[in-house]
Amino acid sequence: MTRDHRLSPLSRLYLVTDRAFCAPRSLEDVLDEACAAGARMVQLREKDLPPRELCLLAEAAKTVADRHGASLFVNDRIDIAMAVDAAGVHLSRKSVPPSIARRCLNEAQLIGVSTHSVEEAMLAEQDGANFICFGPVYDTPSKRPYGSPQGLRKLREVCNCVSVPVYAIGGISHSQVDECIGAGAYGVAVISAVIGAADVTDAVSSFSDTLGT
Ligand code: 3NM
Repeated sequence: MTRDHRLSPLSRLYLVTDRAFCAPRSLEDVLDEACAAGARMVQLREKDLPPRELCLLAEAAKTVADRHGASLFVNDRIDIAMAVDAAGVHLSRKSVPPSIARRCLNEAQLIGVSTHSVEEAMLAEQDGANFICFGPVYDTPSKRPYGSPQGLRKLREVCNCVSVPVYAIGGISHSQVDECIGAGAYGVAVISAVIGAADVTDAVSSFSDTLGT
């Protein structure tokens, strides 16, 4: 199936936030460094924040992203994505379905969806996802309660079953990028390997070098 992927706001490195990883630095400061180093696509994923704080952080993140020509995606909150004129929204299986989220967004705004099986990936694509994440490909502490990692074989299967770009997520460091791309992923989505890195600039550069961006 051919679809207009509208790839321009997409980058092969999808940086996902978790401000717990950057304390005592502020998320804004870490994002500024990551974007200055070449990160071009950021998802604000701060699930514990109430709407007011999240909205203010989204405003700040949008200012940082704009300064560096990066795209900002907001996890789950379509209203906040719209309010800050984000590049799009990133939805989970508990979020508003992509086809309904689409009614709120403008033509240029993209919908990313987190998926965890071939079925979910295919459904997300059918329902209008512009790109998906699939994971966790490798072991990562936050996903241990949900079972074993999916591995590269499942990643390859998902990549073969959908035509939208697939980001591998979960426990990815720059040394695993080649095998994820080899399995058919368009790019990689990471939290700790960049947000929690001792040297954020160096971490982004390592991913960019490997991803050729
Ligand atoms: N979603 P790290 S794995 C937020 O499988 C998230 O959908 C996943 O963090 C999924 O790069 C994951 O530090 C954690 O492993 C990604």
